[in-house]
Amino acid sequence: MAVSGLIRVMERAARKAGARLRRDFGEVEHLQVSRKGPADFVSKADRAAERTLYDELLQARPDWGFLLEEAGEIEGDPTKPRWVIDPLDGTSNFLHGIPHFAISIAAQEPRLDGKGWGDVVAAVIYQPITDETYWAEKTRGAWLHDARLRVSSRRHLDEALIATGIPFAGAGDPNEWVKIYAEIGPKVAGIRRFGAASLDLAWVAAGRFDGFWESNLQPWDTAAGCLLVREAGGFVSDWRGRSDPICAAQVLAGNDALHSRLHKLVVGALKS
Ligand code: 2AM
Ligand code: CA
Ligand code: CA
Ligand code: CA
Repeated sequence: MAVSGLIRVMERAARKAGARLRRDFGEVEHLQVSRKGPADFVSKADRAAERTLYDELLQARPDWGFLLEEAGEIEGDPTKPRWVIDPLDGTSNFLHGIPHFAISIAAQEPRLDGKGWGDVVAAVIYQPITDETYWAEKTRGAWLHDARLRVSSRRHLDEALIATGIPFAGAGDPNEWVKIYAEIGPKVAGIRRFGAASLDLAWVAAGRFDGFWESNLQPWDTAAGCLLVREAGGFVSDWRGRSDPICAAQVLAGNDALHSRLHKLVVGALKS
């Protein structure tokens, strides 16, 4: 599959910002770490990577808007797509010297009726330390470099390795996660909590994880990863089974069989 110009632009920006993150990794004493909320850290590395992505993508597509984790929304031509960007997903890992973090970039189209945002049409998730680029385009599949990705084919919960994110301080209802875990945890082969939602979704697309759930995420955490999972033949929905382009508030992902099994467990967990 020939890589499109759009993916090339996204990958070039991600590699440039990723090189910057590799230089900053391990230099935590120079990174001016501050808090945005109770457990929400940001550093010079997040901001510098975001600035690099902004500059590169603005130059490539001057009339597109942005939704950036750190700088917020920057309007562009409303008839054009916007970039949805997490410049450093897994900040806590990064600041602790744990090499599990990524850059997540999605291109999201405006809705045809002009009211809000519609489908994600292109996604790049770049892991600077492993130099892996996961990418997807709507209807053209999900890829790791030039290898096509497929979600796993495991159909039974007792064989499934499921990723999750545990709610951070100050976000949502902590009991909700406990209830869902109590239903799912004992029935599956294993649970993983690695701390970078974009990579959790990319790894579901790659068939490494069989499923994933987390709530209270933001569009920049999930926009690229949701397209990857769907283009790899998987399903992404909220707790009620509804799918929107991003499903950030509640994300439940997996292949068809496990998505529906996990969905039943989540519904059961929250009924009691
Ligand atoms: P971040 O590193 O970009 O902030 C892990 O559960 C996921 O939740 C990560 O993708 C992480 O993204 C996000 N996250 C972690 N702590 C957070 C917080 N306090 N507020 C908002 N998002 C957070
Ligand atoms: Ca953050
Ligand atoms: Ca994030
Ligand atoms: Ca981030």
